[in-house]
Amino acid sequence: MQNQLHDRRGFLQKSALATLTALIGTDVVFADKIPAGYTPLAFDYDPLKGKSAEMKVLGDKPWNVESPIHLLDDAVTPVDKMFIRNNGLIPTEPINPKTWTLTIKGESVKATKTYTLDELKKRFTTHTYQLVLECGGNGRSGYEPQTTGNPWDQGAVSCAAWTGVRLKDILADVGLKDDAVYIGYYGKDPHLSQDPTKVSISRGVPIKKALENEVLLAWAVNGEDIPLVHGYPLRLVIGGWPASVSGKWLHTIAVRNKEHDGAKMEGHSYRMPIRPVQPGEKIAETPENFRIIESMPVKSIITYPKTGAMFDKKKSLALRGHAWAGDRAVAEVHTSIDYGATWQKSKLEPAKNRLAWQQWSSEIKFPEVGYYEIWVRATDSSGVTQPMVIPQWNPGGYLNNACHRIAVKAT
Ligand SMILES: Nc1nc2c(c(=O)[nH]1)N[C@H]1C(S)=C(S)[C@@H](COP(=O)(O)O)O[C@H]1N2
Ligand SMILES: [Mo]
Repeated sequence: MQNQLHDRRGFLQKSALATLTALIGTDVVFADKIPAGYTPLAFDYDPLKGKSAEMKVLGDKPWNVESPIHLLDDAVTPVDKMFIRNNGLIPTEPINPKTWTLTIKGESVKATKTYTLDELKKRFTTHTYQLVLECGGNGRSGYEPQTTGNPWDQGAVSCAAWTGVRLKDILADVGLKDDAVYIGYYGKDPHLSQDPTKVSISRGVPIKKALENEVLLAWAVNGEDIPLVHGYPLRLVIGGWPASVSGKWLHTIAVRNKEHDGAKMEGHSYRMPIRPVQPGEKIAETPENFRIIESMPVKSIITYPKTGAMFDKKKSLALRGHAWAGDRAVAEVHTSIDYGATWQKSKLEPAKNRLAWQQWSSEIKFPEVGYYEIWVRATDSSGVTQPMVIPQWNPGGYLNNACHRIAVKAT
């Protein structure tokens, strides 16, 4: 652990002790006996602690962990099954929720304003929304040739219930100028190099998206404090767009009079080529060639059964899963057991709130004993349907929304 925990004489800082107490949820007995230079074991933060043992670790520098699809069966994703995507390091500096502040600044605020977490909680109305957070690179491993970036399978997605205040209420309290066009966030996570002048990620959204009702400054997920790895003690949560816009460990929001120019807003980061490119082709990373990804595309997953399952042919099989469509709603979900030759319409539940995923279910009858593949395909409210094959290759390996498939055996 870091030396910021200790004061110049090597003793544990008061603030570090406060964090430790908050982390472990009880007093540190004999705190006065902790020797100089000693780091209590509880500070060795393990982001996998409390996570399902089935989570798939893609890397630990930075931590990137995905959920196998069958783990995502719950309508509201439990924290132990939520994927982790970090661009930098998990903050190691002591976090004290009592002294944590959020500053709203930038060219387009009337005046800079700072709020404590307590003020946010007390002065503004609290809202809870179930919001889909899906990494823009979810499904990247499906592209050929492979691009740089995490080779996610299809499990870099979650839909948990986030609680906080609306960003729009805070921005109204701050007061915006007429020229506000974009917001950008800043989080406390150190850059991988630990160079304090470098920022690992600082993204944002156009002001129109930022002012939607569902955009939250959240301090809780599924009714509990946000786990450290998911952004404790405060996080921006913006459903329906690449989850990279949902800034963790949030301490500052800039309201910009131009497109936000923070880290990972440039080059081909979270951008799609405007014109189709050949697989593997290199094109100049200029704004003329790339557009920023906004709403995520329509998508669906089969969360039950798990791929590889075996079934009695005489019984019908109850399938289920989720479907979502970025800023849009899902209109229809279909499944196929004959490689897309014919499709059967599924039952589809309405979303709990805008930008939440929707539950679908279906009963399947197998005509005979043998091996089958089950495909699922969702259609959004504008009539856009998922492709059955991998979409057009792109340099960042983003937005693979090809149909999810599982294999089953009827015996
Ligand atoms: N401060 C900060 N916020 C961040 C990131 C980060 O590295 N640092 N990663 C982003 C990306 S790319 C994704 S996909 C989501 C992942 O959120 P999760 O780890 O809570 O699932 O957080 C976003 N917010
Ligand atoms: Mo991401």
